[in-house]
Amino acid sequence: MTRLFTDQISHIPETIEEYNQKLKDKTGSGLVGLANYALGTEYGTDFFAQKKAAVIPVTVGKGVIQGFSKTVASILEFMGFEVLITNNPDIKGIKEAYQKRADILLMADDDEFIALNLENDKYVDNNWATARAYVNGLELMVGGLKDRTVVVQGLGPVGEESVRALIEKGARIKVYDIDEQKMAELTKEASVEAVKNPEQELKQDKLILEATPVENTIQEDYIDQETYISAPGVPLGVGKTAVSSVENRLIHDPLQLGVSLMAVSVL
Ligand code: 2YJ
Repeated sequence: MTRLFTDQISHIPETIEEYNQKLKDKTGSGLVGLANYALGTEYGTDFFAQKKAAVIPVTVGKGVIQGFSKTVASILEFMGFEVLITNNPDIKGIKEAYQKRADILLMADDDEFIALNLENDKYVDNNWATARAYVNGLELMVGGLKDRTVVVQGLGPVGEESVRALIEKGARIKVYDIDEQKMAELTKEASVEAVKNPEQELKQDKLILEATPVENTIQEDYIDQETYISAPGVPLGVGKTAVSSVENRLIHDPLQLGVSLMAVSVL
């Protein structure tokens, strides 16, 4: 998992309304709608308002990322949750959240980002949630994934979970990763095929799930009006000049979709 930087997330609290509107324009659903769609639930703001979510800063490993807790909190607040960021980090923060009767706890170190519901024992991992958010977002953008071919580029934890989510949707999947072993494991599934040059595939297969942690994996030459890109990978793999050609058919963010789906899935 890529560690986020302050500069990648600091704009989120101020731009979340605008972000949500753009997501609606592309998929027909905002953050809450998309999470409900992915999970088959029908929660709304009134229900979220009855739940207290605590974001706990975590200092282990490389430490606190300036603005990370605030950003996660802003996404939950936007959804309608009552939110607190604990004054204390780490275990003391967990104790504080418990004492303040939080229903849901969210916390991340350098490798793991989880949400726990203290009321009902539910737990979710950010990789699982992010993959479901981006696969369902792609499905909403294109109006169905059954028997469609999707190229999945990057088989880290989110890419691999995305393949699983796409299998559940009945899609045909072409996978690419620099690690051939990772591809070999997934091609044991009947609907998964390994490819050598994912960008080349885009000439014929127009749907892509971009889950690499590198820039410039997709260039303008391979993009046309039928290209749809769902891109959980940070930083965005679509080259800077290519973005304008696909902007209305591209979903990408560093945290919003993953966090909103995490919160709904532990309810
Ligand atoms: O509490 C803090 O401020 C830090 N311990 C947060 C660490 C954040 N974790 C990461 O950046 C993860 N490696 C990636 C988050 C997953 C986004 N898809």
